Amino acid sequence: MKTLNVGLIGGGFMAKAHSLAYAAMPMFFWPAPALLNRKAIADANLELAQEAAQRFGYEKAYSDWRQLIHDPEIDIVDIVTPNHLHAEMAIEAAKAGKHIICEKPLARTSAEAKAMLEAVEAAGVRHMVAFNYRRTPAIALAKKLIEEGRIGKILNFRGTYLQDWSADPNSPLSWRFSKEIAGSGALGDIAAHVIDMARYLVGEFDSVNGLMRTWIPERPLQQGGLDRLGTVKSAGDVPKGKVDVDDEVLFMIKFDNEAIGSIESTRNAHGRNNFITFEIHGESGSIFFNYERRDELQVCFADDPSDTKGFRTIYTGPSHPYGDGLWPIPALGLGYSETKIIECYDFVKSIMEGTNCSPDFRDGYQIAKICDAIVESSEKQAWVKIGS
Ligand code: NAI
Ligand code: SOE
Repeated sequence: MKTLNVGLIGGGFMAKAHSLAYAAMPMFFWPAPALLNRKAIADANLELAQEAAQRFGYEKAYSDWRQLIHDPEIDIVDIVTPNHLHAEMAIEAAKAGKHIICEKPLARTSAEAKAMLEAVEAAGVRHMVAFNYRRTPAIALAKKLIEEGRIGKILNFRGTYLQDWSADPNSPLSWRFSKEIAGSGALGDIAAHVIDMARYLVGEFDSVNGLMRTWIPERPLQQGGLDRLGTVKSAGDVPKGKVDVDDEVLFMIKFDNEAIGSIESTRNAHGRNNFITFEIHGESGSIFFNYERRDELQVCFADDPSDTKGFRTIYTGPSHPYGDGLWPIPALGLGYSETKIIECYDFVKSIMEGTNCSPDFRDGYQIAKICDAIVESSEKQAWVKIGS
């Protein structure tokens, strides 16, 4: 069985999730498409890189991500840094002939995403953008039911991604509140995941009409250390910095296939944690999903007998997508890690089989164009067509 060497850049939250997936993927999916060796990790300085190498199980530590990319032993470059670094790193990795997985959002703008797409296509390497939630088995099951025509022609997609880690004004100024670093706020950070689901399940967007708001215009400056997503609050009279991205976004969608839809996202919704939901209405049925109950898919079919018609709950398990590799009994409980393990499996399978990844940088670019159009539409207060 072939072994691929991974070089991962960035030692934070996603380093944990991706490194766990590299270690665990063959334990779930066996025979694995290839084994993965955690070869090298890079972080912003040597101390951080060495600590991350020890913690996440990498052989080498680099303080310069360029050295990692040009390390001849590396087959896969995994980019899990803040968003402003994605483009430069991915373009360099493509030129070095490495396969690339890059965290979402692919880039801060569609112009950056386009340059990344051109680089990977010119290099002929495999490329994936890490919209892992679509790999939740219940969402893959929704896709299967839609493709089988079980809910008929789709009329409406109604999605949300709501969190509350930044609802408190004392929640510090994470890099996620800087346009220069993140590109946008709730839009690129979390709504982008639901845009990915909507494209995956319903189809391509024709146009959007959006509203964006920044509710908390300044926040306490972060006091060193890793970004803790509001779990560590600043106390007392701490200097503040400006927030220049959206706290909240909502938009309507017209799809190419005549379906309509809407998506709402905020990181300021008290009581909502990772509230990713969608309800899809078709001419002959409906589907409802809530990530906070991710083992479940609720379905209602129009031809159910009228005296028992209503939503019923399917618990995903061995007979559903990815069921062969996961746990042997439905509802044992899937977690965030499993979405990353499945993502890793699909990525490595594409590399070994020489097939396109999904979602790839072309999808990441399309989502970046949709995000740009939502910003433009919010500014103009008008429908904006997605650029071709
Ligand atoms: P984080 O802030 O926890 O970690 C970022 C890491 O990058 C830190 O270790 C930092 O020191 C390192 N870094 C910064 N500058 C660097 C440089 N020049 N060279 C090397 N390393 C550098 O960030 P987190 O939460 O891990 O986010 C990373 C990416 O993953 C972002 O694009 C984010 O949007 C995405 N993300 C995706 C999630 C998903 O569910 N798919 C979940 C969380 C984040
Ligand atoms: C913070 O909103 C965050 O970590 C996002 O960056 C991720 O994409 C999301 O999956 C979890 O929340």
